[in-house]
Amino acid sequence: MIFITGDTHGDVDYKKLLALKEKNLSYDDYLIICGDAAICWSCCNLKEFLALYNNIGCTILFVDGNHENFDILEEMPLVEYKSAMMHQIDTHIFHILRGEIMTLEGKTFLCIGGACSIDKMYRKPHLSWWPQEEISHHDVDNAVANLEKVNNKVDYVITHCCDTSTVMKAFGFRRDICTDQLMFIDKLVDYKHWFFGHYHFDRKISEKKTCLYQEIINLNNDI
Ligand SMILES: [Mn+2]
Repeated sequence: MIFITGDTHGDVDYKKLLALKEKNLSYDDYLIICGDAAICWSCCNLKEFLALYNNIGCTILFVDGNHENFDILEEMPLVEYKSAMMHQIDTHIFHILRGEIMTLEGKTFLCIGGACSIDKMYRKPHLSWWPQEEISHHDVDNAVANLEKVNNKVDYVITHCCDTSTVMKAFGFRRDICTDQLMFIDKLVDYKHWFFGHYHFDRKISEKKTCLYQEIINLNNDI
């Protein structure tokens, strides 16, 4: 089974995942977190957070959000897993690199993490804010190159923030460099559904876009 949820923020919004633990899942079941997993947040509590997430009993895959310690993430071993490049955080915990397309149970997922922090002026670089959060042209180029191999068609899109047109029309929030960088998706990609996190609410925006936070979607049943 494949589950998808929004931000978990280390131990802060972790409790919702206990509902999955009760399902007696195996490592052939997958939980996708749409950014701000923050499992890698500080060297001091990395072990503790790994134990928490390992306790769920399924394979965990996440795109990065804006609240991740990118300095720790970048030190993790690079592996190819499920046809995508990932950082392997633990035996069954993976960070999916931006622009990669992973395949789970025959379904393809375009994955692009990253988002701009609106409160970065109050945060300390490399302690509570990381410049690597910003989605770069390189990330978009990697997505475009990988999409070309699949004729620009995937089953699902997984991101942390969403594109500028959604953020402005659906939410009335301000655009930024990261939301601008995601504008290519609706122009280029043929997809069934796009899931994202970041905004801290659960809302189906349209037939094709869903913002997730506390909700855990079962992809096999709910979509
Ligand atoms: Mn968040």
